[in-house]
Amino acid sequence: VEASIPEPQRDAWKKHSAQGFTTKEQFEDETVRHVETTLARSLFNCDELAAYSGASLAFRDRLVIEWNKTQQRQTFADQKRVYYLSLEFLMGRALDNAMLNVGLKDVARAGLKDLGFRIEDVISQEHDAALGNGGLGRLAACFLDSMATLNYPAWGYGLRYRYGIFKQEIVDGYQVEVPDYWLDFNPWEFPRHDITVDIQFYGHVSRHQDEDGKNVAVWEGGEIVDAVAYDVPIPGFQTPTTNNLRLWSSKASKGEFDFQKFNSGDYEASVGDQQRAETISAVLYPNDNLERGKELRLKQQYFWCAASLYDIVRRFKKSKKAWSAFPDMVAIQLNDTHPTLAIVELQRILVDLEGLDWVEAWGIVQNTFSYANHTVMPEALEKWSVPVMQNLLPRHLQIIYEVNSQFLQMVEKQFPKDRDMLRRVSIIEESQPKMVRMAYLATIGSHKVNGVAELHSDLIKSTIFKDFVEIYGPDKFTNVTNGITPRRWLHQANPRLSELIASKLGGYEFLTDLTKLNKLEHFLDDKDFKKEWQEIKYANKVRLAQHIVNTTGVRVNPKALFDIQVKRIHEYKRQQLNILGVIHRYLTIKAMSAEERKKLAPRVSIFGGKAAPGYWMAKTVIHLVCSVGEVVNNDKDVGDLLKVVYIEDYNVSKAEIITPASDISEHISTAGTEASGTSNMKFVLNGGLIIGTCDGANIEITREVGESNIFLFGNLAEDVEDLRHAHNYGSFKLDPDLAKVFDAIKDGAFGDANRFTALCSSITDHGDYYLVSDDFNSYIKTHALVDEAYKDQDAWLEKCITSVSRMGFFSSDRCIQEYAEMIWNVEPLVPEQRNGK
Ligand code: CR1
Repeated sequence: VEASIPEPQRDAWKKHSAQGFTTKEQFEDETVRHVETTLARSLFNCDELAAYSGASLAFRDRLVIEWNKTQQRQTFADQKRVYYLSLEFLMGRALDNAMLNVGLKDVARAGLKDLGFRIEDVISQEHDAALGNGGLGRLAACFLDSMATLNYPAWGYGLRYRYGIFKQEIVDGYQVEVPDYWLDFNPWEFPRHDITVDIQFYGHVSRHQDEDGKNVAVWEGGEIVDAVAYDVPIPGFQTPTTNNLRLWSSKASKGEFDFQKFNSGDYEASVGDQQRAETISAVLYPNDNLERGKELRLKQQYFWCAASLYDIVRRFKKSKKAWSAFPDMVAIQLNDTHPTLAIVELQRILVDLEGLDWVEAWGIVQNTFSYANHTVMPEALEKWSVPVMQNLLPRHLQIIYEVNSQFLQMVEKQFPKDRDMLRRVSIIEESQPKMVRMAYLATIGSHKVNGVAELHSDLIKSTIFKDFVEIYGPDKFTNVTNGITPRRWLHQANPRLSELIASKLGGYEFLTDLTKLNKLEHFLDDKDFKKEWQEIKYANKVRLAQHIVNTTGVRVNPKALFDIQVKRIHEYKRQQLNILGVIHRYLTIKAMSAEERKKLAPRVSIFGGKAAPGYWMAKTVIHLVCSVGEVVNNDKDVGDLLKVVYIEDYNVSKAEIITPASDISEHISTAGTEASGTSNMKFVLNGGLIIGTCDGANIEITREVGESNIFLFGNLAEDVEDLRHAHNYGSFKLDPDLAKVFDAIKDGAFGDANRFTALCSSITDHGDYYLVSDDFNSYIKTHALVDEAYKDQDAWLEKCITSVSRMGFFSSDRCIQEYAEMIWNVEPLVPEQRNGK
């Protein structure tokens, strides 16, 4: 308040208030000004990177102007806000998205052309913001886009990692990891050195009497690290609403920085402290669906939760409302269990710092939080060792024990004498060492828990949270099927298709109401439309083929069927099934006569995705794909009938090139393991069909597009357990076609067989946990159906267009509306539209 400009001077202020450009002339002014003054370059010294920087700064100015107004509007409206806590935000590039969302891409294209640049070259200078591993982080990014587009007063909170997900290089057919230092020049963030929060670690808890004679816990000692805010503006599409993504960066605290050491000449030691503090936000853990229980990870989690909660509570306190109103003003969404400590931190703030009574505080906490579960894979469920937590967060562990004790008393009343129930649902697992089960803590501390696709939401109720359904009743558990933003994943990634659709539907309304796509079915007999659709797909395949030859040297025929699997490498996602199927195809081609070969549809099998650096089996799969490619791509018998390529360093910007170029894509996880999947939605929305198992969102995609427009195969989730059990009790029979594939590998057809022994024997000798053999026959038969179907190009095209027209459900706008209405209870804050929109 003290910082606001006095009333008499405000007119002068308003007169000079920044406007941001709207015309081409103004865009050029702003871009050149930034190149010359912000970057200190000139027309004799302006390369594409400088042009990118200048254009980005011009757009950033625009965003930040709307960002400021949005913040003011939200403060003024004094209504409930939603806070989305996620350890990952996989944003990708920002410039193209900003241009499209504010509706000035054409202006920028023309302006850049005047200044001597092609817009595509400028856009491609940007380094991806890759602060995530895979689906969970990209979902958070799609949600930010939808929340802003739908005008929700929403904030994202995350960590500003100095190193995002590593860059993958493929060297001699092996993955090599290179650090991703992405902050060299990042015009999209605003450092807020004035917004700094002290975060405490270690120390001990003592008890004191306060003025009223109440016994209070005081957390003392230990060390302090500073959290500094960096803000990233998130523009909505066709709306002035520009929300905030606040990322915290760690820094040695001014109070802590050891001036003693510094003054006594031990400069190195004092700098060492500084570096140790900065380590907290230094690096994103590169595991997808795997938790390793490292102390630094727990430090990251607390650092980020505590800083975010401090910020949220401070904002609430400005409203001067009673604490009981907190859940009416604040909804906090936990993206998986990573931010579960926020529950404990809020209870600590309310009880220890604000003096609320325990029960009242806990009621506020439960009404504030909601938790989305993203996996049932046991190795991904977070558990923290009690001794580690005791040391790092002594007061939080006490609070967890107290929460647990009250919870267990409640359960005991409900299920008297059921000792086993108490053991099963306790937040503390009685193992050696004891462990804190974060998914249980998140469930107990939230008013709603959701899964991310129907099957997954059913599965969590019958497996990991079965007892909790009995305790709380089924209404606490719900489903919100994932979605994707059509702005990035159609309009931005596939501009020609977006334009064609708009020309048929009479405008771009489908981008904010994706169900409007259903009108496309009226054009199934429109020859020109279909021809243009096909040409666009072909052009997208040519673009990908160009990328493939540039990066791998392999020349692929864009007329061939493009069969794509891009996602993190994981045994449950079964890239091994795919490559073993490819080998089967290769062996089949080799055994064919020249006549038979003529009838076969040429294929390009495209793989991409990173393996966690410590995930040896996943790295072996990459190596097998590359080794098969080496042989197949150089086999004269095969020619264009089959090519196998590995696209290096799959990330968001590559996905924007890859997704529009598929004929078929693979979503082939063992049934019951993939919570949802979201690339399945992206591929179908871009006019590709999919081959998949009855898993995750594939099931709902099938329901929407119709069974005849998808290639489903494999065992069902309900049969998986029995099959695994049978394997373990001696009834495992290797599929005969798969046996031939293994024989070829063992004969050295793809190089030294020893490198693949463990991969093969995980299937043949160690229980085939992911049912590769059980599903193999069904998989290759279904691929034969794909070949057949592709021969009838007209029918194929009709399937694609029909599918696209039925994808409306999978917009992340629909998800956000469901979260807002069913879980958060927040209302949009619709601004007065400006610029005639
Ligand atoms: C799931 O594996 C899902 C995303 C987003 C992943 C994937 O199927 O689409 O979440 N889960 O909901 C995950 O990363 C830690 O769990």
